[in-house]
Amino acid sequence: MEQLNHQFIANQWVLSRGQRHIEATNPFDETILAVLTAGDAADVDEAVSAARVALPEWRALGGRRRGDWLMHIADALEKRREALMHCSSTNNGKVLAEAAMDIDDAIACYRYYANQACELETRQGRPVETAMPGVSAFEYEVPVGVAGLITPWNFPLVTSAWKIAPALAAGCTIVFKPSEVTPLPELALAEIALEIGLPAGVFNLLLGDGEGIGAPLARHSGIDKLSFTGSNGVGEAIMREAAAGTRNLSLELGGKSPIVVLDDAEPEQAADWIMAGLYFNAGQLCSATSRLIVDQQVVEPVLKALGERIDALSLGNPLDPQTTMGPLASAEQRERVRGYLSRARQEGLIAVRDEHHRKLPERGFFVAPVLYRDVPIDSALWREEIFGPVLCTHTASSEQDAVALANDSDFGLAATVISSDVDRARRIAAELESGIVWFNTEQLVLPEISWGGMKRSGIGRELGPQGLAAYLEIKHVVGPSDD
Ligand code: TXE
Repeated sequence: MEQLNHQFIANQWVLSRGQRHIEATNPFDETILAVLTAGDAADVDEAVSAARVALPEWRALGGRRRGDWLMHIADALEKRREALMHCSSTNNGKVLAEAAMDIDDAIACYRYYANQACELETRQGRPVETAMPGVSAFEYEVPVGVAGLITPWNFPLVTSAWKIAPALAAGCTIVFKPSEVTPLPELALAEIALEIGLPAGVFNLLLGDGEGIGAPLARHSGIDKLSFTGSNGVGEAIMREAAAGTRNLSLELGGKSPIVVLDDAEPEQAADWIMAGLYFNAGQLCSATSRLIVDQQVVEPVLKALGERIDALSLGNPLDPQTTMGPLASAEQRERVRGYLSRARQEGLIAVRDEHHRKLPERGFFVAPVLYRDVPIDSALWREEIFGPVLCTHTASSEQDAVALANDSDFGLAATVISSDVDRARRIAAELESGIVWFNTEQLVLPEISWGGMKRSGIGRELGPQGLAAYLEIKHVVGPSDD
């Protein structure tokens, strides 16, 4: 068992000032992988000071050279690919193949923003045409300043890459807090900073929980930009802190995303996409398409095909290549999901597969994959984010009915449309109130395209050029022209 007593500040491992201890667990066998000495507000102060000291030089370095550093980070991650897959799978419980996808997505994200950083440099001082004679105007994109980044446990290395890469590309310096549930994969970033010789203070990593590190970071006056991914409750608390200092904020919060299966969908193919949209990562994804809205004409064959696929899932050791679904990431998350399952029982929901349909491994934070049909649209299971392998189905009587059901949600992160008619799928996609819509595919994430939610799913966008803009301020310079 590892003892993690240090914080990574200004390229030094300094003893944590906090007194409390937090255990990082292997959710498959429930062994303790590491004990962290959780940091506190004094660690936050020191890390923010280090980031502030490093800011002027990092900002002045220019996009091209910052892009080189990002390429070095991507290369160093690639060198550690196997070890990180193993670490992420062991600390989070995700199956190895999914851990591999995560690492590859993270590497692609660092490379994408390396190139964006170079392009950013070419745009500096761009002349702007104005209608007024005798005036010259120029536009610059400058870093917001010191960024405080807070991430959850469901995609370690990925959610952090979506923040760290654009922040560094923009010229921000960073104080980063990974989730206390899965802190181990992200430690590699500190090792990499030392290995490649990243200037001290540009990247600082603090280990601890929301109370010790998250909240003091969110309220710190030395933080100019806050970016958070996690639950709505915490997101709203962070928004209040940001409001107190009129500080720049991005939020990626929960979802209850629909998947609409139209009457012309091919049931077997639809079932494959439905599985990929919900049972991937044991349903612990913000963009999980957890509300299945299926046309009454195809509901029976689709549910039959889904039942067969659920039965074929193999739950077990995530490091075993035969395993297709691992445990949930923590005992706490398992309890949260079990709470929804007991509500479903009380409310008399009809299960196509209930939580007792299979024997679970004796140890580990496992929950059986569950499928409900005819779920009332006013039930908690239909309306709230469960964040586990629980799929709720409702039948639609028409295309319009399906769209209305899909849009009847407080959230608006993702949505999927399945149809054998591409034009029809795209027409429906245009009507859906969500930041991400897939048609005839699922959970496809590309670094070039923006990611983020409408309604209560968040504020702002990550990935794509907008992901970089989240860490930039626009500045214009205007004066008399020479001629
Ligand atoms: O998230 P939290 P939890 C949803 C999902 C899940 C639920 C709870 O429904 O069941 O949230 O998960 C830090 N100030 N999502 O409790 O608490 C915390 O240390 C500042 C959706 O794990 O939001 C961690 O680093 N920071 C989601 C991060 O916030 C605070 C992903 C997320 O933890 C803080 C995860 C505070 N007061 C959960 N309190 C998604 N959208 O992907 C905690 N933190």
